Amino acid sequence: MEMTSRLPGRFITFEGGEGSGKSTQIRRLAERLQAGGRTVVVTREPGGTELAEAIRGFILSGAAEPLGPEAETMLFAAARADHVDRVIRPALERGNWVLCDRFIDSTRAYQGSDGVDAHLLDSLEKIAIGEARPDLTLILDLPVEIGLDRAARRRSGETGPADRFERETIERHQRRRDLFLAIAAREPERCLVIDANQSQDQVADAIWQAVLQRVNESVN
Ligand code: T5A
Repeated sequence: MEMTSRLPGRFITFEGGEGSGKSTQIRRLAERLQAGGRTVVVTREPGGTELAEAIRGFILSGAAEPLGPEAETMLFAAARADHVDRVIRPALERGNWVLCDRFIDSTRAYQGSDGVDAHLLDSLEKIAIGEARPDLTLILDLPVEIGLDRAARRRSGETGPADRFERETIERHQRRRDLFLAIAAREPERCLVIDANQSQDQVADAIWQAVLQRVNESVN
């Protein structure tokens, strides 16, 4: 299969709604790749650099919400540009595997569902990522109520309240799920929908099969 990234590394992004199991599955895939001798960089958005983590805190606290969805979109893009420049592109240039928890499709689904103009989303995406396009995007799909329930259960074992996006209505989350599925249908060469409403082992197996089949290198 033809690589979309022109850089020597491999770039896999994980997308999906709240509590869909992205962090869990990224850890598992990273372990499996590392066991096969690959150098893996695990990172997340918003975040991944000092500056982008500061922007993450500002957005997820809800402090940026009064600025409106366009300004929030620009903040996500600024965080992404720094993350790509300092972490993702250098790792891909070194030939590493980069596994990223959320990337461009989260902006398309979340800020898209907030009514931000598609042309603005496209322009900011191009500026922020340049050539650093994912080789494979795994969209972890499950009913929104189940994902929110998982996120709430996980949070009860940690500190802190629901963040700015978790607090939103079921309808808003459903709209995002629909947008993720629409992206996958529009870009089947890059995206694959994974049924996340299965056991962690079953999801991990589906992801491993996808990596074997879709990423152009033997990873056994
Ligand atoms: N955002 C982000 C935007 O609006 N625009 C953007 O451009 C970007 C990049 C980020 C927020 O920012 C928004 C989207 C988000 O709202 P976040 O804290 O990173 O915030 O939120 P999430 O990415 O949604 O992270 P979560 O931790 O909530 O979800 P994960 O990582 O998908 O799920 P995970 O692995 O932590 O699992 C959640 C719980 O479920 C269990 C786990 O053990 C854990 O307790 N679990 C399962 N339980 C049963 N069966 C399975 N198969 C399970 N897999 C995991």
